[in-house]
Amino acid sequence: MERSVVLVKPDGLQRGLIGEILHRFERKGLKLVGLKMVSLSDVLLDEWYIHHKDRPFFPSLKSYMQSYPVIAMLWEGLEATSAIRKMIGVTKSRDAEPGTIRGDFGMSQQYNLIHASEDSVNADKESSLIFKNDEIFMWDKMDLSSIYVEEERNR
Ligand code: FUP
Repeated sequence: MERSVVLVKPDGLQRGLIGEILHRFERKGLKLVGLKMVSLSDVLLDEWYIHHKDRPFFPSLKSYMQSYPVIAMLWEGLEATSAIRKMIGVTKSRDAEPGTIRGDFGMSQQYNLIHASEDSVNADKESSLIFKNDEIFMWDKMDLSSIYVEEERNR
């Protein structure tokens, strides 16, 4: 199984979308293994968005991400990173497909409600930046046998 970090960004918090977003991932069949509210530090954001550090929008992106706390979630599932990326939609919300989170609730490129790890390598990096070991929970999700066939469950 793979893990993916999701952040409900400051605009998602302000717009009261935490429950809606969490509910979508729960209904999908993903397993929640970490959840917290956190204010993102300068140091964390420099590392988080290192690939954007020379882009003109970087200062504005950082200040937006620090404007209010975010809700950080760690979700687990088979090929979870790609499944979640599909559910959030493309970066520019007004271009995002209806049915995706950005497509259903957003219009902006920067205020796009949600972040999700790009791939499993990135997810491991982001998970270690946000969650301490004792903030990640191993628990038996009792309906996994209805969500996956046995072969998938063991991957
Ligand atoms: P995504 O993976 O969809 O979250 O998007 P990116 O990693 O490409 O970008 C990270 C964040 O930078 C986006 F969520 C919004 C912001 N951004 C801008 O503000 N302007 C841009 O031109 C591109 C990205």
